[in-house]
Amino acid sequence: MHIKRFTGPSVKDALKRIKAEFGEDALILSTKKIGQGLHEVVAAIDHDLKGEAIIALDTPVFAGAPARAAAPGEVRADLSGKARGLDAVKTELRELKELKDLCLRMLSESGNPVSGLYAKLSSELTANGIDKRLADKILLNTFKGMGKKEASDASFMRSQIRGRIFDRISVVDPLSGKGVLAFVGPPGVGKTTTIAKLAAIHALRKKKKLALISYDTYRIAAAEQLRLYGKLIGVPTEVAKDARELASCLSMHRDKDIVLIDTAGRSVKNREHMGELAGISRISPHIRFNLVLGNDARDESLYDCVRGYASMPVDSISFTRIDLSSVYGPILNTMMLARKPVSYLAAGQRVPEDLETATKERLVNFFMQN
Ligand SMILES: Nc1nc2c(ncn2[C@@H]2O[C@H](COP(=O)(O)OP(=O)(O)OP(=O)(O)O)[C@@H](O)[C@H]2O)c(=O)[nH]1
Ligand SMILES: [Mg+2]
Repeated sequence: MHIKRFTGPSVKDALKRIKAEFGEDALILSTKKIGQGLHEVVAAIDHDLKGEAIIALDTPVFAGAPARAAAPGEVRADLSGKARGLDAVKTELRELKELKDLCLRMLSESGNPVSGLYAKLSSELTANGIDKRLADKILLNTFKGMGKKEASDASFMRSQIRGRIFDRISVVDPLSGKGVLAFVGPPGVGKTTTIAKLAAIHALRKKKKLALISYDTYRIAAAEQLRLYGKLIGVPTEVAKDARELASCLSMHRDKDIVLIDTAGRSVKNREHMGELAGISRISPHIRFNLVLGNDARDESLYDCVRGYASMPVDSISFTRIDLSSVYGPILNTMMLARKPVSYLAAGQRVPEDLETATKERLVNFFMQN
């Protein structure tokens, strides 16, 4: 392997020189700013591996992954140094992105089994709704460090990717023991139906003592919807119009194994409603919150919900309307942004049949379908 340092006024410039000298098969080892307007890129050419450059980015696939020491083959930007102004960082990031795009292009256009498999897996993940940047991070981090033989073995790489995703997602069943769980989320997403499903499962199948509370301060019909479900299932249902009433309902049902609180769907753009909702968390520290989101929503609106509900102590997410979409990527994209475990998955209107408790195996099957 022949290694050489290239310098230039920008990373892009240095890359052009690398491409001219080493061709498309260059392996980028590192990149850093070495002075005002001067960048250094270390590149290598491996004549044995010609056409099979495997490039890895240092960016962790999932937020929260611990920082590691640089490994050979990694692209790493040195953001330390004296000029640490925001502009310098932005420039560095832009150049890093250009570098990453170039690396990805080199990887997918080099016409060898590794790049062919990479491109195939990449389009598979993105066709399933997984964010392109997330898909690239997952793939780059999985391909990195693999030998030529493994990196061109489709079934081996698939299992590696599944394993990588499996290790980084989390699930929880907030009703596995006793507790009070409030369901929050955008309007019409399926909160009340999810509560009805859970109430039927826990009261009828698991024989637990339950109570339902409707905390919808402005819709009579919403309380009636929950009351009807409560009656059908045979569990007491209360209506609380304000925080004081909610506190007294909770006190009245403190003997119950499980209390489920239904809330009105709130648009994250309505600050007044969001403030009112956040007030629930002050009533009792024992109330846990489940954010209900629809898998058929656009990524941006899911992200808005995650950010909007970040002011509340949400500790798990449920996904509904899974039956209405043929892609599952939004679940992974949202999980990665929210960094919260998934609890329930709803795929239809039937109570309680169309609800399951999330498992990591089930989720990985959603994300990588074969
Ligand atoms: N296809 C499908 N429909 C669902 C699912 N979950 C709920 N629904 C339907 O979606 C509609 C709205 O459900 P609700 O449970 O009332 O929704 P909500 O979040 O409580 O609505 P608001 O209280 O108005 O915010 C109903 O017709 C449900 O039957 C699901 O997983 N799949
Ligand atoms: Mg409702």
